[in-house]
Amino acid sequence: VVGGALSMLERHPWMAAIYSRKSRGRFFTCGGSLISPCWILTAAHCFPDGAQTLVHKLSVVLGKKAINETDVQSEQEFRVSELFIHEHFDNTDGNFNNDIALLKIRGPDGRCAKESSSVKTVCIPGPNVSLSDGTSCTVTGYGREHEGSWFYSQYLKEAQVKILSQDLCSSKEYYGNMITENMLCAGSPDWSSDACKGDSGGPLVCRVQDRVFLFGVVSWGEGCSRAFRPGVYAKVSNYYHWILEKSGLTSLS
Ligand code: 4AZ
Repeated sequence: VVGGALSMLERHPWMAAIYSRKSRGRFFTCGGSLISPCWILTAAHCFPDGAQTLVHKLSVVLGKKAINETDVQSEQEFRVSELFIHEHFDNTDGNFNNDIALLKIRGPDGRCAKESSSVKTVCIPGPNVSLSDGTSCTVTGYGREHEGSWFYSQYLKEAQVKILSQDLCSSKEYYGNMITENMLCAGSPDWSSDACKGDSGGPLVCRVQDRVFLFGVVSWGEGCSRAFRPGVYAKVSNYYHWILEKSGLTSLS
């Protein structure tokens, strides 16, 4: 996250860190969000091997305050038993259309996430619920603090960004025809805050009537915090039925 401030995990207890095991250890891969005790919503592009991704090489940590430190009090670690990448995820136009994926997590004892002060689920907006332009939302992640940074943020950060209208984001000064109806653009009015590399898959949350909803999944953008280049997010409300179908859950939120 560029700009913004360090975050308290207790304010974003649905924040998940996804790792992949490689020959030389475990690497931070993407952010994600806990949407029910056994399910994490993240971005499809976090898994460049697509359907060939080896799920046993993935792990998920909830309650993670710092990326390179382990807090045994707050952390819960899981293996991944299932990965669903959206069937219509498409990057042929370089714009990550339908950039959404679901992970099923399983703890060492076969159980899922246990609610605590630093681990809680986030609400999912109903199908076709949309926010008014200009709504203030929050993006969180462990990603870069500057576009050209060589490393990720050590600690979880959060930044305030405002929802931009689809028309403005699709105008030629912005992203033109790269924006589909499955995407949401959000930026700060002075372009000082944005998601950045390493924040992918993580949450864009917005408060509606005192409940916090996951409206976006960090997907892409041209650089970070550049003028007229807001962050682009997968529009979660478009995937309500897809999430129910894949997870087998009967309701969300
Ligand atoms: C990335 O490379 C990335 N400014 C994520 C978000 C944004 C840009 C790049 C949005 O993962």
